[in-house]
Amino acid sequence: MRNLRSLFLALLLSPALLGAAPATTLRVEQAYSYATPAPGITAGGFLTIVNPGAADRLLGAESPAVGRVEIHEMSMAGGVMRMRALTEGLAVPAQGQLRLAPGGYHLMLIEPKQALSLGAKLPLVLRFEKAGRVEVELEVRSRDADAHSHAGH
Ligand SMILES: [Cu+2]
Repeated sequence: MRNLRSLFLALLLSPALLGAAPATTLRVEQAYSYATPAPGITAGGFLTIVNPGAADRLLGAESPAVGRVEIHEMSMAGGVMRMRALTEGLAVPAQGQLRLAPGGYHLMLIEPKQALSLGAKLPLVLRFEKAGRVEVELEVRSRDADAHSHAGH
């Protein structure tokens, strides 16, 4: 009887039966990059991952518009700006946010096939350990117009 009761509860709590997606799906906000004057110029990619659910991990990203995408960390060490590739990815905290922004964590868009032109939308797929593939678009902004811009790239 006890097993039957568990099964009944499981069915009752199943999202499919509730008729709505659970509010645990992560979403991406403020996804952007900066315009570049020519193809092949590496650019930074920035975005905020909002995660209402359990902890996850950003493993990597790819885009048909660029040769390859890396996850980088930028930091100051002895007055020198340094960047390193995070090959293990980045933790996305449960019920929290992961922010990729100028001066800190960012995506490195290596070998863009075309110049990133102002106002263009760059397709990007983020790969998460649990959430799987999440498609986003990076809006190409003007670096001059962004007061928070870092001259790092
Ligand atoms: Cu970088």
